[in-house]
Amino acid sequence: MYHKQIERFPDTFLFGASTSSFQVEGGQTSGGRGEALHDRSPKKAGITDFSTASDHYHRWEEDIDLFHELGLKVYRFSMSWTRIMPDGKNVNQEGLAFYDKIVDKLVGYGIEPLVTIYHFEYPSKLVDDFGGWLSPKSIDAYEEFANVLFTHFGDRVKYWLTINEQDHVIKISERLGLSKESEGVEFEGQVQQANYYMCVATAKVIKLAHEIIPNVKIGPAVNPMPAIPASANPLDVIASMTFNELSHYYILDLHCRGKFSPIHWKYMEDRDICPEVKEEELQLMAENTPDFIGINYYLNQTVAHSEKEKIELRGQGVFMEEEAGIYKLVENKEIPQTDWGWNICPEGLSIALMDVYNRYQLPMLITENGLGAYDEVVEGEIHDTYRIDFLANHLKQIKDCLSLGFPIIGYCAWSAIDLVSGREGMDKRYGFIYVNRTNDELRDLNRIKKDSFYWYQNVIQERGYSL
Ligand code: BGP
Repeated sequence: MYHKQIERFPDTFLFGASTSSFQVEGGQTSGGRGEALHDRSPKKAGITDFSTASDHYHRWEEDIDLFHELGLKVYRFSMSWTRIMPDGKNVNQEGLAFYDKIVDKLVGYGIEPLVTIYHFEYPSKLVDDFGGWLSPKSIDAYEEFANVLFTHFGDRVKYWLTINEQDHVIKISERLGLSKESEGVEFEGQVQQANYYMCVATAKVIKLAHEIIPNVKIGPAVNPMPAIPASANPLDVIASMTFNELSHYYILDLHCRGKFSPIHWKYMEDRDICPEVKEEELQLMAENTPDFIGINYYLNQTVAHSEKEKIELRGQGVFMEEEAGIYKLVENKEIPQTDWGWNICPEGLSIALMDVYNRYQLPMLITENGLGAYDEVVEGEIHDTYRIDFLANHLKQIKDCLSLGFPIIGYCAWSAIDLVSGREGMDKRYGFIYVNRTNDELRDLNRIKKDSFYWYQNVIQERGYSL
């Protein structure tokens, strides 16, 4: 479609970048931090060891100076639950003090802090005590944590994200505090119950934020992988629509409408895995909807109809190739992939933004988008043109959507600085700033600005004029 383009992004547009505490901070046993679930899970040697990460816990000052030099208008980060409430119950002043320093430095530079309340980092103690997100007690625990954050930081932090990628918490057993072996028929029901509790918890925390913090903006960060139909066969179109219902709208409908997506409800009924639901909780969700929707976008999927005529209990989590009788993911030769096999489709971001807006009419903020790649240091420099291309192509889609009138308030690239990938380690890099360590060697952890750093700095300065 051809349409007239805006020349520049609006001057209120929040150009930014993101991190999450467990992936960037390190300092695992410093400052009174308690144990989180991921500290406990079995380590893939050198890969999922977050004990030092990018050592941001000790180098936060230097890092924020670099974010300022980059020109960020917003910096998205999470506040570690176990740093602030090591046992999930009692407040650790040292934890609050650490984030005070970060928030104050950001605010001093005029960088808007955007805080994720919960980004995959769950206190183990709460799982030991009552089963974590599998119990309704988790709702109160999460609300209590949010209450501490809002009360302490609400004078300086106006932008909040409730839960990061709920879909990737509930469908990954170890993030719920379960072992891989526990995946099975029963797990399916646990996934749905945990999802429901997290939606209730989200509504309660949105309500609380609106009560405590004047002019607050709060919403979830979801991860749509918008499906494109594998062919012009209408069955593939229905399969791709159904995929979207079961991969992200099933969460957003509860957040934004206080209703179950009909396809999702039927899916659960057929498998006898419906959660226990209370009418007043749905009401609470309907009355406490988000101010904006955070969108994490990396990849999309190509989806075909599944010919199987039966209902199968998957017994395991996310990234299923086929959902019997409903859809199957297929290869798409038109779409290139990253070194880790993730589809690269910038248009998918427009599809997600248009679709989400048309369904909910809420402002949107891109909370993550980036390219995981191997970077090479050549004579002290990193020429990451592949990352620049990736980000430029996605930003062009956003410029297009803004030109069409979609309300997009900001863009946070993943990630501000290299950090430990959730499941792939340090060698899968995303940052504008290189951190000198590898999966196996800690080295000196020095920071080096990549070519993409200077490129993004210019994008921000000229508000996307050359895109
Ligand atoms: C999202 C998470 C991030 C980050 C990112 C990249 O799902 O919110 O925490 O890790 O994905 O994924 P990965 O690290 O697996 O490449």
